Amino acid sequence: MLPLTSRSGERWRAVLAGVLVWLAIGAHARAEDGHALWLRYAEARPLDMEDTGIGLGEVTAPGATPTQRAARDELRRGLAGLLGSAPRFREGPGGAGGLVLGTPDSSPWIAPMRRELDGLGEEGFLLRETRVDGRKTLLVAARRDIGVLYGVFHLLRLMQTGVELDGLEVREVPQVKLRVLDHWDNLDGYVERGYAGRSLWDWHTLPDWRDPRYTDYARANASLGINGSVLNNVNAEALSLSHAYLRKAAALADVFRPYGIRVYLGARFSAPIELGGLATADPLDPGVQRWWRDKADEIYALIPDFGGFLVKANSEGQPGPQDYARTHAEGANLLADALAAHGGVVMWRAFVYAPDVAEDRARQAYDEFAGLDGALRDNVLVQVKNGPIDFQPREPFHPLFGAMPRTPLMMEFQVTKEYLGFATHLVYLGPLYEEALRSDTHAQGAGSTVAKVVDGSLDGHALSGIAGVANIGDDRTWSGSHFDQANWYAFGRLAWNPRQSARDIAADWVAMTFSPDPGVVAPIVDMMMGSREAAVDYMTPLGLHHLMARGHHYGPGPWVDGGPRADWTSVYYHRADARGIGFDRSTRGSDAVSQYAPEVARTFDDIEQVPEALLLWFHHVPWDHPMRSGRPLWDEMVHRYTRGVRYVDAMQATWETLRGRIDGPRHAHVAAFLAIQRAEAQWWRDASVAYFQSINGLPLPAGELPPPHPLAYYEALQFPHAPGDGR
Ligand code: BDP
Repeated sequence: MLPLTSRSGERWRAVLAGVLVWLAIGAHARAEDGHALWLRYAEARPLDMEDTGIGLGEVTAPGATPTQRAARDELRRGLAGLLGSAPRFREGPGGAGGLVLGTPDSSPWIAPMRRELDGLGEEGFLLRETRVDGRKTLLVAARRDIGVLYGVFHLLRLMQTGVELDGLEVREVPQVKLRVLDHWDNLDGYVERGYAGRSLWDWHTLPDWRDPRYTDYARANASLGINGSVLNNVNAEALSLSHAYLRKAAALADVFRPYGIRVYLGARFSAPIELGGLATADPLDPGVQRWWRDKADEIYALIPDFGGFLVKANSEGQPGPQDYARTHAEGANLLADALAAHGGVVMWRAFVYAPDVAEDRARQAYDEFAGLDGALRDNVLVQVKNGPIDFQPREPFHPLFGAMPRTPLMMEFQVTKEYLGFATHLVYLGPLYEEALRSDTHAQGAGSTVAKVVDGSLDGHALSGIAGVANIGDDRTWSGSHFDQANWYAFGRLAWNPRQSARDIAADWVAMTFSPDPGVVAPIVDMMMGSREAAVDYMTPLGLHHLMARGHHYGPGPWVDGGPRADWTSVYYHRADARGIGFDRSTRGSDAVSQYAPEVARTFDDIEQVPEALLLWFHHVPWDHPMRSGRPLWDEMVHRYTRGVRYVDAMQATWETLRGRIDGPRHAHVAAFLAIQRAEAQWWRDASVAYFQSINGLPLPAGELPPPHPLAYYEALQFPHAPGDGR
């Protein structure tokens, strides 16, 4: 090769530099920060819409109501991005072909379909390719405007993920009625268990300033079909029910309304005392009853479609009906009666445990609630966490599912990763949600899945609900990391239809968020799908639980002992001693197994049959217990800790292969977070191994590296400013 000297060399060097810049721009096509979520409408697989012959650039859509305008706006945004030019909107029914949106009332093109659309309910929709006057036409039809908006989002998703539109026929009806995000946001902007900055709600400037982000929040939720938002923390301040704060909530409700989202509020049970100046909050006191009725009237005057209240009562220090020797049913019914005339609901949480530490905290919600079946008003849902303890990396399904057939049970998932590494660990929660929903309660024989309890089909409830504790804050990524957006996304999709597959949902999310290129989608989906199991492995393998550090829950703390309550310690849960480890919840122990239907109880009770993934949840097991792998329990535990760390290595390697195929800023951000996760997974593994080894005195299996520090080092680590701590 000729040396590049002289003037021609200069020129070549300039050309080369230009090419490199061009390549760099090409590779990092758009500098992205994740703020657009899965609604980027950017990187379509070359969509040759001309080929389909639909002419998507021509849109006939009504624009009279706010929801109709929201549908148009979304289409404008989406099609401009995906097709390269904004569509042309036609007001009236002149002409045919292209895209036709509407309801029987809003569109003469859709009016003849009235009978057919009746079967779609209030929120369902239909996408259909058909011919009108000989021209190919794509219909987005529904009974109500909101269904049309959902249909538009669905269509845009199909386009973003590269689905063939030719011959399209889609009917979608949400399987669950209330699909709600619970924000644990305090009025001062702090988010309990929040790892994505401060609250999105700027209570100080509300109701006058309506930040455009509120609209984007509503768009993102509507794209998934989420139709409710509890604005404030379950550890609620009475102040959120004051007139001034109700006006602020009303402003948010106004912004959300066109997107089909109702607002709800966390209600503090003692509000009649704190706000109303009453001497009591006793649910049987007529003055208290009047106060709640008046409060409901006041709320509905400001927010005519207010959804209702979410209540945490007599749990972790919150006031409740038991303060007056009344039951949870009496408490819930008090609020339900106040809301009933307005069509509101009460979501009464079953996350309760007695102030005096019980033999087994896992039993308590069931013990308190199962007997209340049938005692609750029709507009009460009991909101139950997916497992009996508290959003652990893995729990068996909550025994209340299937045990209260006369009561709608609302699923409560945690989207924010309080117990799963906060925002820096890449842990896709789709598989956790899927596992819980597919669990078989056997309440009415085999196939009585948790999903069927939750969607109301098992017991014939019209009222049904799923809630997710939100992971949203004012961080540019909304969720604190790029991959945590996938958990918001998966929650919403599963709330719409709890039978969908976590893998399919992940594939859609990746295609929309990063690229529809199969060479990008496949490796990322694979990496996501194993990520939850990896976190279980490096944190709490084989059914271990509640072993994180005290208070903030950041990092390992299997040694946590003492303090105000035994059931806030780790030793209460793992019960490790020289002979073995695990919580005996079998019929020989706390007998929590008997809260499940007999078929399930038998399996969990039998150390030979219980799934190994739940072994130490239900049994106290000798360290040398032979596992299915052939290893003794202790060796298996260490093997799994290490396997979890190795999985993070593999995610890092996969991510590295995607350099250049993902825009630079997001690639770098994820890579940096994976490095944090790698270090913290190792920390979890080492600290856990050091601790349990100090108890059992056993050697490490061959080939396993000893922790680099003595146990005292791990025990001494302090993180006074770890984010999200309850307060
Ligand atoms: C626990 C959280 C705590 C919540 C509580 C709840 O640590 O901050 O207040 O759940 O759900 O997981 O009420």
